[in-house]
Amino acid sequence: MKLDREIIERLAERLEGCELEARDTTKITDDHPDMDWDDAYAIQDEIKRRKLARGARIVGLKAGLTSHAKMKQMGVDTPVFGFLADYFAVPDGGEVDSAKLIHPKVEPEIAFVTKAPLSGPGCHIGAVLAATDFVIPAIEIIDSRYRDFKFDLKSVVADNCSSSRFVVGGRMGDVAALDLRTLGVVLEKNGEPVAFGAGAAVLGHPAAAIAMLANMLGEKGEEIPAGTLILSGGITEAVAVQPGDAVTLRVQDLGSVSVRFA
Ligand code: 0L1
Ligand code: MG
Repeated sequence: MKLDREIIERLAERLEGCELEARDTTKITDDHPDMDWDDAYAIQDEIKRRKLARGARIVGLKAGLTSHAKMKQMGVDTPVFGFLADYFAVPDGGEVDSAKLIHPKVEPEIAFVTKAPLSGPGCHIGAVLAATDFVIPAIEIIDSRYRDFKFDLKSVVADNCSSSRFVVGGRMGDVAALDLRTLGVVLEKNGEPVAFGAGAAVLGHPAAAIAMLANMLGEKGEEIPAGTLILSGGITEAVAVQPGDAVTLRVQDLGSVSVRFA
């Protein structure tokens, strides 16, 4: 690690303050160009610790930048991982208060819920599918705290991978009865289709993103516990939304999930 504890705490306070007050900031690597991956995840962990200390619960995990469309959109080449706090959850058909967000975008995703722990190294798609209770459609609402969504990978990891809100809904799917690679998704904004894709856009198979997360946690001696909700990453590019927009995600065989922006 390159940063000392005091700087990590200060950066976590700065980024979480931006999240809670809906204001943007410059990327933290501008001030700390030598920070490393451990520093980036340590800042994210400190943001998590601050939320837990205020009584929030962690209700899930997320993989981000897992599709070529997203990597190309953001000009990066590696997936990243973050956490989901309880107040990020929005009910299906519910409303997001846009005043609490900076410049939100929506992503069509497949969420996994585990029924057995998953650990790495060596976690693979087969292990993920065997440990999956069900999959369910999800809209992730991301909201980078960085000005104009301009960042590098370490800055975005520190910022909890732009996590902001998420909605799950539609039908629970049994992975034994679905081919997640060819599962089609259509994202609609205000009734118009705006993005299309299939599960294979996520690392060839959405379960590969979950395996990658288990392997990364394994390096830190951690695992994905049974009963964890995990967003596997945007299947298409993220789509910007404004107050007044209504978004629906339709997933083949799994129904639809919707959210509105007030
Ligand atoms: O969920 C995501 O793919 C977001 C990862 C962070 C990068 C971004 O804000 O697009
Ligand atoms: Mg995402």
